[in-house]
Amino acid sequence: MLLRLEKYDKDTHTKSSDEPKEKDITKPEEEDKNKNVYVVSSEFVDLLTDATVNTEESDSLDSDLQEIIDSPPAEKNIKVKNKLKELENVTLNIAITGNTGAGKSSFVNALRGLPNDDRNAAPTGSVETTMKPSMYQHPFMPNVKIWDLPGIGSPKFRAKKYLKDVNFHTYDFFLIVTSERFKENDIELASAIKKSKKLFYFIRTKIDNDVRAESQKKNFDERTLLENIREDCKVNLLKVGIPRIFLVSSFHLEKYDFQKLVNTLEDELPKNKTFALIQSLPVYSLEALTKKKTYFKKLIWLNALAAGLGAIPPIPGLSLACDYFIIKKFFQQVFLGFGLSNQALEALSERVNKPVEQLKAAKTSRFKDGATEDIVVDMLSKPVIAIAKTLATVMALLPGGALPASGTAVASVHYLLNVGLNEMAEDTKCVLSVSQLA
Ligand SMILES: Nc1nc2c(ncn2[C@@H]2O[C@H](COP(=O)(O)OP(=O)(O)OP(=O)(O)O)[C@@H](O)[C@H]2O)c(=O)[nH]1
Ligand SMILES: [Mg+2]
Repeated sequence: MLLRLEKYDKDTHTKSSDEPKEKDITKPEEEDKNKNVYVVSSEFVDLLTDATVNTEESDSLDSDLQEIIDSPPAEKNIKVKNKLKELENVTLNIAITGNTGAGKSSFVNALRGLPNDDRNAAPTGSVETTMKPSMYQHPFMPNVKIWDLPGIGSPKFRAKKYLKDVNFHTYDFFLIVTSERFKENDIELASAIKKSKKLFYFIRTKIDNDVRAESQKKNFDERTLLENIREDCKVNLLKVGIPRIFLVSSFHLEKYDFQKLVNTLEDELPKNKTFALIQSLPVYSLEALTKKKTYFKKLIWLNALAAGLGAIPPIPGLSLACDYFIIKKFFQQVFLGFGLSNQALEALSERVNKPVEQLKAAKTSRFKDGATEDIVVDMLSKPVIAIAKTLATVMALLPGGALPASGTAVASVHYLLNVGLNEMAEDTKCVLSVSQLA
């Protein structure tokens, strides 16, 4: 098998060009011979070094990857597919509880990226409090469920009974919501949750209201105000250990402590659950986008192995023998996860008060109308360019001397998945910019 690494100048290649890249530097008569030639440009080295760095972080996914690598060749394919399935099937049940009118339903909607007046949103405002848990499924991740629990306002409230009634085993963690100081019932509930060894966090909502009201005053300082609210909330909560309080506005997740809450959950939830959480959250800031992208990058090796390892017969016209449904599925996951669908942009348009057409027009990549099969087939029909580092990693993953045929497919798919992820991340940045969230 022919494997040659070459360096060429960045100026001879533009990443967004739709032209087959190698054609720029390859004589036509060499085309056939060069099917497996890998060309290295400094631009790709930067792009993919960055991509590979993230796959080298030590986390549970990487240990899963190690297990796949260490397994006998015949088992690798099935192991990698099982791992992907396992990640897809992870369930996450989030419980939102707190007093009547505290902002529970609005927070449920915010977590689902929906404005309160969306037809699929949880009812908010002066509607009657629900007396039993209402489940809201995530718009595109059916295994992620957010539960709007009944209020805990009644004087006859008994935390133990409440937890039993709402079936507390169901939930991965509780968010106890208030728009004022935390009250006796909140504390009693937190103590009972703690005894049942479940995670819980205190959420002080409607912070935008506090900021707006106080900003009229002379000498207003937002940081001091937020610190005062935090300290004020803590006073009542010391009974349940060191309280974790997050100040949020359901209408502005990009502000205040929402990102801190996500970072804390990331540290405390099991890895697979964190994966589901991060993928399911709306993209509300550049920081949120970066985090999401990092998580998708972690999935790239698994998807590249799954797409490249299978014994797929070469498809006429395509330069690669690989399972392109896996590539399409990954791109669709990213497209939805980055909030690039019409449905997500319509919800965003309501939230940020910008015409939806402006948000749609911010997308300029080939993925702007969705991650279609045509795009994947088009990507696969052009000579694929991988880089030395990726190939070296594949050789380490699939030992046995020369790079096996499936190895070139894995490396190439790895490269294409990164390209698609980066293009969609750029679109998302532009959408955030038009939304004035970046
Ligand atoms: N400004 C502001 N208003 C909010 C926020 N969260 C909720 N609200 C408003 O507070 C009111 C009550 O919010 P809901 O989300 O319905 O509260 P709830 O806890 O679900 O209420 P019940 O179901 O009746 O117990 C609504 O008018 C919301 O628009 C917020 O973060 N900021
Ligand atoms: Mg409600």
